[in-house]
Amino acid sequence: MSNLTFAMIKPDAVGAGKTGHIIQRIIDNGFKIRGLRLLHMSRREAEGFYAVHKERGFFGELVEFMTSGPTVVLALEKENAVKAWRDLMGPTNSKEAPQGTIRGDFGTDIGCNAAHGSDSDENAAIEVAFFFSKSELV
Ligand code: 3AN
Repeated sequence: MSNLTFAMIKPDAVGAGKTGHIIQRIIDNGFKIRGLRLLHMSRREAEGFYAVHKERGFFGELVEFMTSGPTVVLALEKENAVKAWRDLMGPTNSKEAPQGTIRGDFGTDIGCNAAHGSDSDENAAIEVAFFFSKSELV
């Protein structure tokens, strides 16, 4: 089990001024921030990042949304980090996410759901490397 995961605060939550609240929850829940960056994804970056979903019907909408404003990308460390971050985010659809989870408290629906998290250790390593060079990780 790896101790690192990749997290993103999506454009809806950054645009709504929730970045600080979400980072505070990350810290309060015992994650160590190893990398942190604010960026506005290009279409090309978003298409590359979500390449596994390119055959899905919502792909165009997803790329549109992810390039609509700035995002915050993070590399997070904690024991069993992938599961710990997904538990803190809550389920994909914000309409179904309980209060107290990040998606429940800061997201709107299945597309605008405030946050992203890697779904496996393997993808965590790929996603961290997609946005961070070695020298950007502490
Ligand atoms: P998760 O991010 O919880 O692993 P996935 O892998 O099912 O969820 O979805 C990948 C991304 O695609 C998510 N960020 C989600 O917001 C978006 N997404 C999933 N289903 C839809 C949908 N029906 N319409 C719009 N966006 C969607």
